[in-house]
Amino acid sequence: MFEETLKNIKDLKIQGAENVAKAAVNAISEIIETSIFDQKKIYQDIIIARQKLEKARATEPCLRNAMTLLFTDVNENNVKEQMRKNIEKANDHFKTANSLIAEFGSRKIKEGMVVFTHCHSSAVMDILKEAKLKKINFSVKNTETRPLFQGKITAAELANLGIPVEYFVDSAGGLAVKKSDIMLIGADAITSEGYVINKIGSELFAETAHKKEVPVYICTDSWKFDIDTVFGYDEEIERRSEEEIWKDKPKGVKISSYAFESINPELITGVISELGVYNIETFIEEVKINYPWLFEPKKRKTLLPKNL
Ligand code: RUB
Repeated sequence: MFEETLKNIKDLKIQGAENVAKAAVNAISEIIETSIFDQKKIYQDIIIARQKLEKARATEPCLRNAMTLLFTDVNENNVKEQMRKNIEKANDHFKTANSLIAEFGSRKIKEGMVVFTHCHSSAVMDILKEAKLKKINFSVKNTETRPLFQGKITAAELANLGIPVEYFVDSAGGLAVKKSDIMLIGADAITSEGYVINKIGSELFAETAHKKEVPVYICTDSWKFDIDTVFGYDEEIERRSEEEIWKDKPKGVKISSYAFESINPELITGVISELGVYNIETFIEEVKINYPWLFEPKKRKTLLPKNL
């Protein structure tokens, strides 16, 4: 089961940063609940499992932050008991965050609006579902999201919910943005300097939105904040295999295989998270206030120079 989840994350059978983080928490829980070994061995196994999960996809601070919480106060003598408590905390967080984001975000959707979205974000989907439940009439324009077509998942889910949706190829995304009233996208990572990292194409569409005065909202669990960036590390941008883009490419063709890109903070109107709706600077301040464990001395120590 653990190896299967790991593979599903790597192969994007489980996709979207929040789903990836939740699956990683479940994978650790599975080891705790099914292992027949003693606490010492379980402790060693989950440390290795954590390393594998954190390496599965590069641009996933939500997963890494969830692991920080899971491993808080866990040692080889208390692993089962403490880990169960921490897993419960993480799952509670996801549940509460999902419903708060849906509620806050749905308040931004007004009667008759056209919403633009790109890729497939569970946070955006939760918001749209909530707006539909509130009986607001709105429609969505979305982009296919090459090379793996996550836009098809978005369009199919929306159609299934009875929300009118118009599907655009990526290169027609500018057209879609211009005809929209609001842009809602998810996030994979948020840096200490306010850059948001999301699926390739996101900045391009945000630029058009900004030019046309279409507000751009990032819909996200605030655990996407990457603490490492406070200490000068760059957020690594995942690169996928070239074959995902062009199987049997001709010799001599180089392929850019970045999965994500960084969105300039100047293009972002606000961040809709479980902490509320804020501009990006205030959002980061709120993360610091609400999740001090992310900044705790032990965690900082691993990020500071060794001689300090
Ligand atoms: C998915 C993607 C999503 C974010 C946010 O990329 O870029 O917009 O992960 O999703 P991929 P969520 O399909 O490569 O994982 O709101 O579900 O966390």
